[in-house]
Amino acid sequence: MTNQDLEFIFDQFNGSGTYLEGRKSGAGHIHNTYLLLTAEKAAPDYILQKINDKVFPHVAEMMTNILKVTSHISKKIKKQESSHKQVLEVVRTNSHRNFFTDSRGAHWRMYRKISPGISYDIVPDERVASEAGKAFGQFIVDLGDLQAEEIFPVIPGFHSMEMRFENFNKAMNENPFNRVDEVKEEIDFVKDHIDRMMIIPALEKTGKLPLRVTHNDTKLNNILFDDNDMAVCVIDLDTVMPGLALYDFGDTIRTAASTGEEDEADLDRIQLNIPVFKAFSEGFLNSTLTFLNKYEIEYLTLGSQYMTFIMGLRFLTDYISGDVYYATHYKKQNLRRCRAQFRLMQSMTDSYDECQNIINQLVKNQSPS
Ligand code: ADP
Ligand code: GN1
Ligand code: MG
Repeated sequence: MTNQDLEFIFDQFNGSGTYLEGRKSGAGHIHNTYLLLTAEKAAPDYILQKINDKVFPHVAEMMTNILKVTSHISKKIKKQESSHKQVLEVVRTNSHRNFFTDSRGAHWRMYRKISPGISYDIVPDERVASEAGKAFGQFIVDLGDLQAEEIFPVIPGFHSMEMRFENFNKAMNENPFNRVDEVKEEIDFVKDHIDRMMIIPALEKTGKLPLRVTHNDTKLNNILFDDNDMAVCVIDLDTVMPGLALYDFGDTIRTAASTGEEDEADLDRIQLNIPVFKAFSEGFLNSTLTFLNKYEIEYLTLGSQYMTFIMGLRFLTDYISGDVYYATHYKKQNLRRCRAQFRLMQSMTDSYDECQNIINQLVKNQSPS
């Protein structure tokens, strides 16, 4: 995208200020994100995204979801019923639509940039982890009174283990790039752990784990922080859908409480970071303890394994399928991502009792006496 292209798209939106320059930004695996700077000091800067409509084909419904969620949270902030400081602000187009479709059929949306809007791919310390826990916990609580039926299921079965396992088996059988032989160990890992993972969907079916409106993509970098490392805003609301609270708990543990990066090659560097697990859990329970039921709390630890496993399974499926879903920046990145998830999952299994003790202790400390 040239500056001229970006300026043209910026001008389709009803933002304030004059376009100065745009640059690629963000570390997401799905959309193309650009930071657009405006010339005037008083005018805000903007975040422009080209929506990946292969992953999100129902763009209008997705944008309607985002507006429902942001206006719901915004009302709560105004009534001082939410500890969130800010909410994502969608900029309308000149014709008052919430996204713009260009002449090639690509869809674009623009958000007001939250400043300074610091996001972390790696957790710098436990305070940030605890803040992240509070923010993602508060997000579930804030949406607690939004009816699940009001939200369009943008990616049906997004965290369904049954569906992801079925997709994996299909990819394995089709084996389009003859990669199956190379990933025998990972396939064995899946077979060894899949039954235990099915405990979660079984509990969902009995109603013990209730469907709520959840974020479903709670990577640490989907929270923006201020200069004092206070959480300011939860972003990346594309996947807000009916889901389980433990999905949101689990995905931050996967991304924040690992001692390695998502695609770390040296597996010996990957372990569950227990102090970060504890700090995040403390913040999360601080927001949610009186809101979640006892099963939801009991299964938080298994939830972190569930999310780590399902991501490993999805990366493996994408590798076998020829890297068609996630953006990759080098050969075999999906395989490396998969291996890193499975190693982390192993470490989580080894520390399961320790994590459960931490959660139980936090519940005891935080329960009203
Ligand atoms: P993806 O789905 O590709 O992860 P995100 O919506 O998370 O896309 O955006 C990618 C990155 O862009 C974020 O991690 C964040 O750094 C930045 N970003 C997104 N929205 C905003 C915003 N409103 N203000 C400031 N930064 C933002
Ligand atoms: C994708 O958009 P991004 O990069 O935050 C993916 C998530 C995965 C994540 C793995 C719509 O998230 O489900 O957890 O990559 N989003 C979608 O890093 O598939
Ligand atoms: Mg993101």
